[in-house]
Amino acid sequence: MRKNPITRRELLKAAGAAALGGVLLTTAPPTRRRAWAHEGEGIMDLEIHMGEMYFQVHSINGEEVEAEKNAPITIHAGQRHLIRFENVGAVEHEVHFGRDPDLEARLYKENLFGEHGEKGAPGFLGLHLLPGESATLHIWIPEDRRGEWEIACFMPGHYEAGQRAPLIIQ
Ligand SMILES: [Cu+2]
Repeated sequence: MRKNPITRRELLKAAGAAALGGVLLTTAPPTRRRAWAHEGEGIMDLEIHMGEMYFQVHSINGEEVEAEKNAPITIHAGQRHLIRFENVGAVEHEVHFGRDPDLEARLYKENLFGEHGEKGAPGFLGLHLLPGESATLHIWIPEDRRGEWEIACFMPGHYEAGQRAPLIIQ
């Protein structure tokens, strides 16, 4: 018995045929497209991959993009966002939102979701994802948060190894 009854070439052929048949119309698999549920509400739908040692925007509003690792990520004040983080790496990673890192406490001194520059929002510090895990945040950024922020991983050594990206709030 053949171990792989369907070769890669055959799979590609099948995908091509499906595309010609009008089956593959979206640029992302249906499970990754969330915007449909909120169409017309002006929600920005972002997918961000994380790995060793980076964050990388994978898609914006369902359209795949080719972004550099740890390149600045722009979101908008006064608008709702669905931001899906997926750990595509081999080890655990975190996502924190803020500025002015405290590398001893492994937190931002100013949390994007905190008030008046507090270290922590009321209870929310960040996401912690095992390899292969993902989580989607549904957030709204207050108008007074415009400016330059950052997302980073505070797992031991990760921030130091460069796992951080500017977060620009317009
Ligand atoms: Cu990390």
